[in-house]
Parts: sequence; structure tokens; C-alpha cells
Amino acid sequence: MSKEAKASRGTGVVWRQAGLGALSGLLAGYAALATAELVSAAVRPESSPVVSVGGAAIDRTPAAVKDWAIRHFGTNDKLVLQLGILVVLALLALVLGVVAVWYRRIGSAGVLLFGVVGAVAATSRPDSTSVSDALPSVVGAVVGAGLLYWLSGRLRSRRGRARGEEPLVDEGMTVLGGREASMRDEGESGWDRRGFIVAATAAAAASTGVGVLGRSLNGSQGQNAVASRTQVMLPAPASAAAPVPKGAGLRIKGVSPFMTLNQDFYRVDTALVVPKVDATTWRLRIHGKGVARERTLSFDDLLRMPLIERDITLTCVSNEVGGPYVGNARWIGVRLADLLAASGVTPPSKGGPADQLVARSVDGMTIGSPVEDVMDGRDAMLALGMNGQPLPFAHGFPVRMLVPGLYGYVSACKWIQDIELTTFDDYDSYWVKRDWARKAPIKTQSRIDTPKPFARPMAGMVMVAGVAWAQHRGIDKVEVRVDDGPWERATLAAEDTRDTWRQWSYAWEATSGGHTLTVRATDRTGETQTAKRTPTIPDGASGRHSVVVTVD
Ligand SMILES: Nc1nc2c(c(=O)[nH]1)N[C@H]1C(S)=C(S)[C@@H](COP(=O)(O)O)O[C@H]1N2
Ligand SMILES: [Mo]
Repeated sequence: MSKEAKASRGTGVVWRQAGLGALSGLLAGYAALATAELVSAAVRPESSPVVSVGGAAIDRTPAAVKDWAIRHFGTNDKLVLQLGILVVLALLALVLGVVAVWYRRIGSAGVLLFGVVGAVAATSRPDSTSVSDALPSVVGAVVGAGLLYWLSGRLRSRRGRARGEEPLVDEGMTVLGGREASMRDEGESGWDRRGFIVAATAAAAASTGVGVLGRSLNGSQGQNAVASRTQVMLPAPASAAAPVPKGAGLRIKGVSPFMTLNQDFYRVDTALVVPKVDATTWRLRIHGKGVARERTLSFDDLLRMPLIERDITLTCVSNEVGGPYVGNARWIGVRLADLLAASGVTPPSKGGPADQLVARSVDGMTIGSPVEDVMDGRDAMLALGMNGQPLPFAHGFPVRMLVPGLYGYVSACKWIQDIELTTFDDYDSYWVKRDWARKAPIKTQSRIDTPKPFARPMAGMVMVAGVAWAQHRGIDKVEVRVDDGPWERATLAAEDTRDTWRQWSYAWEATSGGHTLTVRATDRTGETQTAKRTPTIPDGASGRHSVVVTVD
């Protein structure tokens, strides 16, 4: 063979070797994740490396990026994050696989290093209570590293050649790594192309089996929780909500329904895996400054208390002007102020030592609300039911907090398990640590639901309609403006309560051409929604919603 031919054959072999190395790396990564999934079923689902690393990533995401992610991916933001993590892992596994062809130990060590990263992420999650959370990452990485070591060993065999078969890897090329001697020491039995394919296929099949088993075990973990939810019978409330006034829901196509169905209710939280809490073992602890009688309550304890039923509109601070993160539901639960008073808590205005109530969830979220607001007579509650159902898991089963008038991140802790009375000076909650405001009453807002942006209605009468909210203050007036024209009063639908949003409509005599419709609301304190645009961070977006349409 000429020098040139040999060299070109050499390059081909290097590429083939690298390709098969990359494949080995992918298989090793796959095996590691599949094993981790199975082990996490034995530990707890949240300890799986992708979930832990994802959770750690969410906690470290700058507010602006989180906001951007919510805006662009909505509730899919977590799916996008998990896919992103998987893509990054796949790329790194690929690289490690190539490295392992020439530096076998380094490749495997790289896989182990990822195990360490996963283990650290898993054990440092706020809801992690045991070092066993490290197990899925560690065991997964050991299996992955072992598999990579084994497969890469087969890419460097010499016996096939002795048998006169074409070696998978040209022996000359193994000198590339300058490790011919150590290779010889490893004394692998012969591996030809078929041998590698059989090994790789077996590894892929075994990993798939292990992964599927892990997935299904993880899925069935929530069964006790699901069973406990099915068994919940919500008692009749001691204090029922008045029926929703007939005129509260306008019959105009395109307007958000007055009551938001549970399945349509927006969801915003940091949980990659929706916590599945078993109501029969769930407990809520109330403790801290000024708590004379510390208490631990079970779900049945709460069910036996007098319940209130209230319509409350919940809004997320991350909602842009005109955005979708607002919903209205009929909630049933225990009046939080009564529960606190029974524990001896008094609000700061009556000399109580605690001005902040910190709610903690089973997944480590912390949400701080002003004790003054919670105890000022409004219907702050520990909600057990939503629109006649036990809370859906995604909305906080078995129990969540709600404080009418405050954005969710300072009031609406889902999967709550602990209430601590403290001060704003002493403690910053999760979002406050990330530069959001300590206190955040919901800003007066209004939204045009119909016509939609860039709609092309016909000239003539066009119904402009939407919703407006100023929870706990109430909406007194909504006005619509066409282009730079005068503000025209919209017709308000009947008010349910001042804690709920209010629908409005305006019959517009539309003339052909392009037009901008703008809306503004005035709340019962007389304050009109400002035109000044502010971003969502630190305490909620302000500004007015506009929709541009072209009338035909
Ligand atoms: N445990 C927990 N509770 C939480 C959150 C969270 O991330 N974790 N997010 C809060 C925020 S920012 C909002 S706006 C509301 C949203 O409640 P929903 O998902 O039921 O609409 O839940 C609040 N409660
Ligand atoms: Mo929120």
C-alpha cells in the first residue's frame, strides 16, 4: 500500500472509530439515565438527575430569563428546559464517547463526573431531606461509565485481525493515542464489527427495559396520592358564596368565561414534576413568632372546620399587559385569619410581632405574605377545593393558600405544608431573593379579549369586550378608546365580588381601515389604570392593553 493510500485509509478509520465512539457515548448516557430513572423510583421521583438539574437550573435562572421563558413557552417552559438538558447531555455523551476511543479511562471518568453533578444537584434541592437523593445519579453514572469502558474497549481489539477478519479499528491508528501498550494489557477478547453491533444493541435494549420499568414505577408512585384525592368529599361550606349574578357573564363570543374551568386555569410554578401529595399523610405545621399555640393539622382536621366558599380571581405577577395568566374560580377552604387567631397570632397593627407569613410547600417553594393583609378581614384562605372539585394536583392538592388582591407569588402557595410567622426583616422568600418585590398587591388591569389582534372585522357594529380586574378593590369603570379618539364608557357586566374580575363590552361603530383599540379600567378607590408601561419585574406590569385591527 502506498503511503498516501495508507494515510487516506487511516483517516477513514479515524472517522469510523470516532463515529462508533460517539455512538458508545450516547448509549452510555442513555443507560445512565435509564438506570437513574429506575433507581429514582426506589428513592423518589424528584431525585432523578434531569429533574434535579432542571430544578437547580430554574432556581438559578435570572428573573428576566424566567420571564422570557414563561412568555415564549408558557406552561411548556419546563418541557423545553428538560429537552434542552437532554440535548446538552447527549452532546456531552457524544464527545465523551469519542474521547473514550483513545483515552478510555478519561471518557468513563467524564461520565462519572456528570454523576457527581447530578448527585450534588439532587441533594441540594430545597425539598431534599436525605443523601439517598444522590443515588440515582451515582448509580446511573457508574453503569454508564462501565458501559462506555466496555464498549470503547471493543473498538480497539486486535484479535479479529488474527482471525483474518477486517478489524473494526485499524491497529495502526490506535497508536494515535500513544497507548498501544496499555491496550494490549487490557487483553480484550476479539471484537469485530458484528461483536460491537451485538453489544451495542444489547446495551440499548437493556437500557430501554430498565428505563421503561423505572418510568412506570415512578408513575405508580403517585397512586396513593391519586387514591387520596379520589376519596375527598368536600363538605358543604358553612359560609357559601352567593350565586354568581346572572349578568356577570356576557354572552359575547371571544370573551373569557366568567368562571375559568380547572383544566383551562393558567399554571405557573417552578415544579418540574407536579408534586403528588397523599392527603392522608399530609400535615400542615403553623409556628413562629407570636404563635402561642403551635399546631400541626391533618387534611381531615381542615375538612372538619367551618369552611368558606368564595369566588377569587388569581393573577400572576409575570402576566404581561394583555397576557393570559389570570383566572377566576370558586374556591372552598378554611379562613386563614381564623386559624391564625386560634393559634394566638395577632396582626402587627394590634401589636403582633410577626409582619410576614411564610408559606412553604412540599417542593421547597417559599412564599411570603403580609400578616396584616391576611388578617384584615379579607377572605384569605387555605383552599381545599376549586370549582367544586378537590384541588387538581397542578393547582396545589391537597391544600393551597389564596389571598384576594395579592399576586400569586406573594400569596398563593400550592402544596403548602408549613406556615411560619416571621418578619420581612428576617426572611426573604424565593422570588424576593430573585429581586421581585417583597409586597405585591395586584395592579388594576384590563384586557381586550375580542376582537383579537390583527382581526379583520366588517365595518359596522363590532363588539369589543374583555375583562378587567382590581382584586379586593373592585372595578368601577372601564373605558375604550379608538385610535386617538375620546375615552368612551364601556358597559360593565354585573359584579360578582370585588375579589373577582369583571367583564365589559363596548359596541363600536367600526369604520373601514386600520384602528387601534385601547382599554383602561378605574378601580373603586377612584384610581385609573396608568398608561405608564413597566415590566413585570419587580411588582407586576403596568400599562394599557391595545389591539390593532383592520376593518374591511
Ligand atoms: N409551591 C408553589 N406554589 C406556587 C408557585 C410555585 O412555583 N410553587 N407559584 C406561585 C405563582 S407565581 C402563582 S402566579 C400561582 C399560580 O397558581 P396556579 O398555577 O394554580 O394558577 O401559584 C403560586 N404558588
Ligand atoms: Mo406568579
